[in-house]
Amino acid sequence: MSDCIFCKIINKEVPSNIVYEDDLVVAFRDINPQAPVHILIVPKEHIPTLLDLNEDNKHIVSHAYMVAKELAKKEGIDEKGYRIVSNCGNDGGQTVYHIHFHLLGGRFMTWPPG
Ligand code: D5M
Repeated sequence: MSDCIFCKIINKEVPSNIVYEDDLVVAFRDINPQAPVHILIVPKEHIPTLLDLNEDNKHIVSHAYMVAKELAKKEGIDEKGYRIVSNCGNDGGQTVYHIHFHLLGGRFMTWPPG
């Protein structure tokens, strides 16, 4: 989608700190990190929100979680633990309408989230 910031990052039209890429996803460091490790795992397909997941694209979710696991190991946050967050819609705190999975780690995570 032409006006989507994450599509622009995926297409290398906007610079980002990419840490991983394959056929299905790109992972890059969040511009406004909320933890020592804060990486966004983003499907290459433009899917606006979690509500747009369907039988044809649902495999992206398990793939993103598997990528997160490998990145957690690579970033050294696997042993102490980490959090994966996906915000959906306004009340969910979503600001970029191209689904993504936040991988957060390197500090103790509190609960409930704000
Ligand atoms: O999360 C959207 C996240 O996207 C938020 O943590 C900031 C991040 N963001 C926005 N623009 C960029 C660029 N250009 N590079 C890296 N990270 C970015 P949400 O769950 O939608 O609120």
